[in-house]
Amino acid sequence: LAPLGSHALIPKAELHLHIEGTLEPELAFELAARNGITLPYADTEALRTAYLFADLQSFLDLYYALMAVLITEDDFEALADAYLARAAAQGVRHAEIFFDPQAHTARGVALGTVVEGLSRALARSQERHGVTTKLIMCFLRDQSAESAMETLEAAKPYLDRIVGVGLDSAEVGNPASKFREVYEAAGELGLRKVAHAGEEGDPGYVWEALDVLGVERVDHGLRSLEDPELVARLVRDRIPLTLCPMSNVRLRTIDVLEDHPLVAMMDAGLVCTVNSDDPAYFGGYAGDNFHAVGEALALDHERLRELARNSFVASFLDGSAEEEEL
Ligand code: ES4
Ligand code: ZN
Repeated sequence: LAPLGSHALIPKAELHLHIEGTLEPELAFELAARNGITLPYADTEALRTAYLFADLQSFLDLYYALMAVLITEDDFEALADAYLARAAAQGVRHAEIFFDPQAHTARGVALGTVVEGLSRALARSQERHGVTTKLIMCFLRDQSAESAMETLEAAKPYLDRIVGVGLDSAEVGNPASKFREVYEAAGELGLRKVAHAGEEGDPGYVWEALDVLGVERVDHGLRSLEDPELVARLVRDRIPLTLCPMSNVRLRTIDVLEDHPLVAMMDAGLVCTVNSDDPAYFGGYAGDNFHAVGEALALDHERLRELARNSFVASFLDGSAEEEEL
C-alpha cells in the first residue's frame, strides 16, 4: 500500500469492524502454534493466496475456518490489542467493534472467554492506544432465531460491556424479519440496534432492518440508491450507513473502487461513513479505506472531513467533544 497521506490519518471513528476479521496471517500462525493447531496452509504467504474471494460466502468460509486458532482469553486479547494498535496508527480515535459469539460457542469456546479476553484489550485501549471502544455482539443470520435468542440470554452477565446488537453473515435468503423477537428483546435490555443490510441483498433487506428490527444504523446499505423511497426514508430519519469500500471490491459487489456509489450517496443526502469491515482479509484498515476512496473518487478535503465528522455523529458516543475536535 502507498504511504498514507494526512487525509487518511484524519481523526475518525470506526463503526464497522469485525474483530475476527482483523486476524492477520502472522498472528493466525502464532496462535495456531501456541494452541497446537495445524492450519491447512504451509505458511503466511500460502494463506494470503487464499484471499481471492468470489463473493461474500467464499470469504465467510475462510473467515470462520481461521477462527479455529482463537481459543483462550489471551488469544482474544492479543487479537484486539493488535487491531487497536493498527487502528490508532491510522487515525482511529474510537472503535465500535463487532464480534460473533455464535462462531465461537459453536466450536466450544465459551462466551465468557471471548468477552473477558476482548475486554482486557479494550480496557487498556484508551491509555495504550488513545482509542475509545464499544462492543457490539452480532447474531449470525444464517443460524436460527432460537440460537440468536439463546445467545442474547447467554450475554446477560456481560451486558455492562456490550452496547448493542448487530446481524451479520450470509445475507441473501436470510432476511432480517427472522430476528424480530430477538431485536425486541435486545431493545428491552437497553441495547442499541444495528444490522448488516443491502450488502449483497436488495433494498428490501434494508427496509426490513429499518421497519422490522428498528435499527438506528445500517451496516453497508450499499444498494440503497436502487430505491428512491428508501433513500428518502434514510435521509429523513438521518440513518447512518457504515460503508466498507475495500470490502465491496474484494467481495466483488462492485468491480473497481472507481465505481463505488459513495459520492452519489453523499450527494443524495445520506449520512455515509467509511470503514474497514475485515481489514486483515480485504487489504486495508480504516485509514487505508479513506486513502483508497480519496484517490479513486478524487475526494477533496471537505468530503473527507465530512466522512470523518459523520463517523463521530453516527457513533454511539454520547458527547459531541469528538465532533467539535473536527
Ligand atoms: C462480514 Cl463483509 C461481512 N458481511 C457479512 N457478515 C460478515 N461477517 C464478517 N464480515
Ligand atoms: Zn461487516
